[in-house]
Amino acid sequence: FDPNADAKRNKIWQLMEYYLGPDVGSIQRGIVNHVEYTLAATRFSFATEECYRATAFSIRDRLIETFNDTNEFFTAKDVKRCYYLSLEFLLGRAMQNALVNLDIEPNYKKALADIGYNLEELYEHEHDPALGNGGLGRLAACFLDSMATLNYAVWGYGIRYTYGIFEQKIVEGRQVEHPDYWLVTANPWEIERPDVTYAVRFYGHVDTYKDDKGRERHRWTGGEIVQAMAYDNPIPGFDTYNTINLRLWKACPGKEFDFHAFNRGQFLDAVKERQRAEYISAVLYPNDNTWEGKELRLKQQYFFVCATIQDCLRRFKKKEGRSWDELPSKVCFQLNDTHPTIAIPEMMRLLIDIEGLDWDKAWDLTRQCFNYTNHTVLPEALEKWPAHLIEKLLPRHLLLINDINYKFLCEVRESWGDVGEKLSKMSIYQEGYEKMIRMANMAVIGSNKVNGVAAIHSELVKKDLFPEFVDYYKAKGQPDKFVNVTNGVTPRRWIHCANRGLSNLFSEWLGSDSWLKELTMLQGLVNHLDSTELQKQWADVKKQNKVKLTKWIKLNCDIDLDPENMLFDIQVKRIHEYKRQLINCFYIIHRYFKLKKMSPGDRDKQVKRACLIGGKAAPGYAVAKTIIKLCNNIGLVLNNDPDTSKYLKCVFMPNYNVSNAQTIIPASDISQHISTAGTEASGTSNMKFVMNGGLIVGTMDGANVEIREECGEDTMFIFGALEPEVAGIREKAKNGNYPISAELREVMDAIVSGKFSLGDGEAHSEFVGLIEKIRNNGGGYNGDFYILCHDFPSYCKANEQVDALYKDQTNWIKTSIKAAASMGKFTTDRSIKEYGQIIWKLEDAERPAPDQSPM
Ligand code: C3B
Repeated sequence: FDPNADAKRNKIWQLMEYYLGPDVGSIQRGIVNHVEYTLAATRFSFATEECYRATAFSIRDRLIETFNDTNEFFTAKDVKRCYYLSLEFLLGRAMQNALVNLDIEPNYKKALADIGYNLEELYEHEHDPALGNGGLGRLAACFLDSMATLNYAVWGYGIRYTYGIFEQKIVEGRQVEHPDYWLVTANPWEIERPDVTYAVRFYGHVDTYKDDKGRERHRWTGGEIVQAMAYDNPIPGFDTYNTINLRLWKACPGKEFDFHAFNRGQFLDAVKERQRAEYISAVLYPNDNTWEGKELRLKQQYFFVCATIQDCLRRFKKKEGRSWDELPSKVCFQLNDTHPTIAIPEMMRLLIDIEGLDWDKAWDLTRQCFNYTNHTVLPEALEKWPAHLIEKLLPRHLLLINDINYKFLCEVRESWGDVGEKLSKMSIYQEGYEKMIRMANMAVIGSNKVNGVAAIHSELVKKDLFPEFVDYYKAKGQPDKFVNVTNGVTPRRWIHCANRGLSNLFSEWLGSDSWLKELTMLQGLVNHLDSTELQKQWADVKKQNKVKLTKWIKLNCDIDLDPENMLFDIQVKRIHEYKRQLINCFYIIHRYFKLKKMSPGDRDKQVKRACLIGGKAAPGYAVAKTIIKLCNNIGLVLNNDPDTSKYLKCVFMPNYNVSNAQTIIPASDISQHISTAGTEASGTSNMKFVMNGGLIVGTMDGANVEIREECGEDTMFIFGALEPEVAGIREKAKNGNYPISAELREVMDAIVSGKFSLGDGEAHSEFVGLIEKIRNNGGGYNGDFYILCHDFPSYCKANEQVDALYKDQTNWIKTSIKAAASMGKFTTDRSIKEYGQIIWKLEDAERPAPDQSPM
């Protein structure tokens, strides 16, 4: 007890400026101080780059204030906390988002303009933090924004990769990967925490011993130790004083130094050995929707999970007088896909080996704390680790997994009788030549709730992935263990930051900007559907966005588009066979052939179209890379054909990422979400496009189904087989009963004839490979697994409907307004409320407005 504590505290309090002022003068002082003292640059002349960093630091100061106060508030209230565990967070740029959420963008703009800098230019200076591949990582980022906005006490946890997703360059039509060293210019947004570190062990062995009560205990020793060091990334909520945290771990060498090596004169070797530790958090695995069974990936998973659970339990235990029984009412975890599932046995290890709980108690607590989100039913994405690899890397966890599985299977047998076949499907182990650990089964067994990410997907999760579990838990009185939470996107980034013109239009017509927190309010726009003034403003906003994208494409691809007269048709997402960029290519070629056959007079009556495609291919995914090459070659042929290039262009946009998505998405007239029914779990860009006034060409898959429900079938161009039909079509195809339309045959023949190979022999044989695989349906081999041939005719029809509606501009605009206005459901605020209420059982923990008067 320190009798002078209060006096000290008061003294410190008086030394601090209370809160940094939001006025122009305080902002300018902050920026200039950072130029001088943080960057050590001269404040009388500094470059835009320096201004960007100083401005970022000055914003960070403000973030830190709300961040610290929010943390204190959560601790004082002892609120239940949730931790969102994810190997990926695809945040995108931070500056504009922070200014918008802190509600100080206008003053920053003024403050900078007054000293000769342009805020928008500074935005462009930020290197995208790209610690994710695609939808899964971007969803986690949108979720963080909503968690903070809804005043939930949630923190994200992940890895601070030194290299994010590679930068894609296109060289001679092919993808070339460049490392994304995003930390080159330092990262002014993060807070380094050298004092927050945890030891993480790999390899070694397990001893058993008897404790003083005679109980058998396990001790994991030996092997190697790395340290996890925390980096905090404050996440401000919108229209609230709450700021939450994304804590990312960097791998550092273990603390104890190898003095023996030092004494033996092997000093440099010892240092090299320690550098290997940093390798663990060096690079993000660049796969989307496919799993790669590399030891380093498993190390990454365990590394971040081990540090995270230690950190969370330490926070839980900090309050005096805690009992472990309180854990499920104070702590829960959300597993973002199976990637962090090793957290389940890790929690068991910490509770049993370190905290001394007995097995049953530990398992009871663990099962109540964890929840699992499934993001895909594609078999190639379902993680399975060889048991021997787990045994080598994490020997204690293998024992725990054995116990978990054994006890679970006993439970099943007990309540269900001996159910052979079913039992083997529910086991964590997949028996065979190489015994495998099915992470999804472990996630289900160790979780309280399991959810899919769109209505159709959540049904497939139950029907195709876990039917035995569904039956079992139903019989056990847990019929609602499997639930659906449809994805969303944050309107703060995807409308207000990405499309300020549209955001202003919404606020003007709705009378306030409250729609940014209550997105269903957009529906109010439907009352004005017939207003020609609204229609005109709507068209103007779209036009401006198309002009902006046209400039971007000129700069990055050196291709000229006509934003006044062309319909912009966009497909941007990771390149994957199931997403069917190839059927898009086929249609573009078909459209080209149709134009070629027309008289100039007839051509003039056609809707002019710019087909824009973008997305990265996993570096090891050869077919996806061939598809990129094909897109580029189609572009070369079409864009240089004087007969048609005015009417049809094709562009492959390089290096699709969050920041250029913010330019691309607002410029679409239509966008393509055309996966084979049943393969795309949800999709989230579909939501972004419609909110920004674009219409969807799509299949009845993922969230398209629900978007159609909300917006009306007249607002979408739907085609293709329905999910329940797909298996039958594949079966028929196998039996050789699989017609290919004349139009598609013409396209395929042209590709095979070399029309798009442009004399490149290697490309040609790859293209022929693509086509032959699809055509080769006889003899029990189904080459067209994604049923492109089946869906092609209806895809063409959908595209004809697009043209017909586009010719009637008034109707087109009204349809686009109606669709955008009906998107209220697809904000992540709605998704996160559902997680909060149904899965996490969290209370609103809104920090009260700070007292602005200095004491
Ligand atoms: C993706 C799915 O492919 C998308 O349909 C879905 O919208 C998002 O997740 C978010 O739920 N996904 C991904 O990006 N990476 C995976 N490994 C699995 C799914």
